[in-house]
Amino acid sequence: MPEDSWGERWSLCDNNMARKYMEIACRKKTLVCLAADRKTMGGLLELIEDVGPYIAVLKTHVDLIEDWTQEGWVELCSIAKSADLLIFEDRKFADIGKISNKQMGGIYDVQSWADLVTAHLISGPDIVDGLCNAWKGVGNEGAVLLLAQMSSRGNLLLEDYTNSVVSLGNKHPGVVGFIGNGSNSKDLAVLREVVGGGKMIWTPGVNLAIGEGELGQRYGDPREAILAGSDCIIVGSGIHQSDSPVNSAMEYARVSWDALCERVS
Ligand code: 5BU
Repeated sequence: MPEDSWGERWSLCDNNMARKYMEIACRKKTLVCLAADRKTMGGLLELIEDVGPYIAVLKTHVDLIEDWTQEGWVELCSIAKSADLLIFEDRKFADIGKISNKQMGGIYDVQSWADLVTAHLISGPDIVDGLCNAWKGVGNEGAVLLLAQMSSRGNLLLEDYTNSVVSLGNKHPGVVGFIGNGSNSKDLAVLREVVGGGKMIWTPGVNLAIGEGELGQRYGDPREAILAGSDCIIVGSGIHQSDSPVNSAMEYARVSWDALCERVS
């Protein structure tokens, strides 16, 4: 039962998308969101087929795919749905509300297939309404993850900014939660304190091989991130660049699920 596995997160976090995520995580025993940063549709499809059973969420950057076609994408999303995955476009919207609203359409038409998107709150809180209205406009339901922290070296999301994002985001029903810095469990524990129990924290910057990544990326330990209050580990190269994506995905799933059991026990 999700309420037993998730403890207070289940009872305090009643956002529909959060509940869907927590249910999938329980069905598959994984808190892994795969950052599927492959450049071709074929590469992406192969990943979904290989590691779909061991992940709960498929995170995309739709604009980095070189051979993207609309028909191909519709098919890919339907395969992802059949694999019991939420689809999360990590678009990091940042413009004013009315433009972000329009950017949910356009060629990629994110509003028609993404369950979740990321946004900065730099332009003010109306961006969340712009994004939520876009989903509503096409009869869909979705939720926003606000960037409260980032994993990259030297980023400008400092404590005061983080706290303002949390205080505005905590009040908005369209906000399912926040992105936190998975590479630093101390910062993450502080973020969890500020957020309280009622919203999710999802964390990129985790890898079983901790340390520096490419071009300023930093990595922390997935178990520590979850014990510090992360509800979902976002793993990219740790899975898709490993010699065996399947074995790695299974390992991240095991570590993440065990960490949740340890946290909630
Ligand atoms: P990696 O290969 O595990 O480093 O991939 C990390 C993914 O998470 C990648 O898709 C980034 O766009 C995403 N990410 C991140 O790394 N750090 C952040 O602060 C945010 C997103 Br927000």
